[in-house]
Amino acid sequence: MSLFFKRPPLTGVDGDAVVREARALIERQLDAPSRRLFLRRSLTLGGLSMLTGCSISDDSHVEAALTKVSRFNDEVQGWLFSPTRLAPTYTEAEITRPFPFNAYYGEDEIREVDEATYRLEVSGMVADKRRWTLAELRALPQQDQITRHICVEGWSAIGKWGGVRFADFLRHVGADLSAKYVGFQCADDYHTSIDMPTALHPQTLLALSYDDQPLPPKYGFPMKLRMPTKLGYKNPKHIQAMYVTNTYPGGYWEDQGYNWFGGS
Ligand SMILES: Nc1nc2c(c(=O)[nH]1)N[C@H]1C(S)=C(S)[C@@H](COP(=O)(O)O)O[C@H]1N2
Ligand SMILES: [Mo]
Repeated sequence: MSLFFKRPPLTGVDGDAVVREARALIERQLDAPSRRLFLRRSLTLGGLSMLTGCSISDDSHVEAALTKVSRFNDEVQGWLFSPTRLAPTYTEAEITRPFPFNAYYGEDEIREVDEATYRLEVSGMVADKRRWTLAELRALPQQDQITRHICVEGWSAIGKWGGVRFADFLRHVGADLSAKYVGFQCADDYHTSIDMPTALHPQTLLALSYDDQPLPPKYGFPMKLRMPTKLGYKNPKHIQAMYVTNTYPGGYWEDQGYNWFGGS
């Protein structure tokens, strides 16, 4: 029996279109066909309004409901996320060359960060708030990965990143690992944030190198957070500061409607 059997009265809204859009929103973010099928069968307009607690009677209500579906998806994705399941890895021969550049601006505006004066700031719910030089970060144990980067703009590419396992770094600075979020502020004014389980995932890397060379400016010098379990926009380049917090930090694209969890 469907949980959602009651269809609310509608005025001036294309109910089927709304449900289609909500389904698309959900499907884009859930990869397993069985889960999609479940949602396809169970999601109706009545269901959507019950799910979100929004009456869906005009466009502003539709907007509010879809925003809530996106937030609801954050929870579902967080709940489905496996802290141990690994993203696929690839061979050197499979690396995409040249690896694409992307940012909210063009290649002629790539930020140059000065290594000599650079310090990584760490704040919020951490015991050790000292600033880090690049040399100090390079002195920590390093590892690398060859993984696929997926951008919502419709491209994906395989690249090789090396650096410090982020879980090790968080433990090193005495981060409160029960906190909800880690937020990132970048040198180019970009910002984003991630959930703690993803921060602790074994493939989440504070990446200092690309293709065995220091991370070049276009790929986010002096460092980026590399997460093969998340879409491109969740992977901040040019990280200047990070903070551990229980207050939802949002992000550059997330604040404009991109799904916050952004799993890939
Ligand atoms: N600081 C910063 N980080 C960013 C972005 C940005 O504009 N500024 N764009 C994001 C997006 S949408 C993508 S697809 C990737 C692109 O990374 P790449 O240039 O290494 O391919 O960076 C992400 N991280
Ligand atoms: Mo992207």
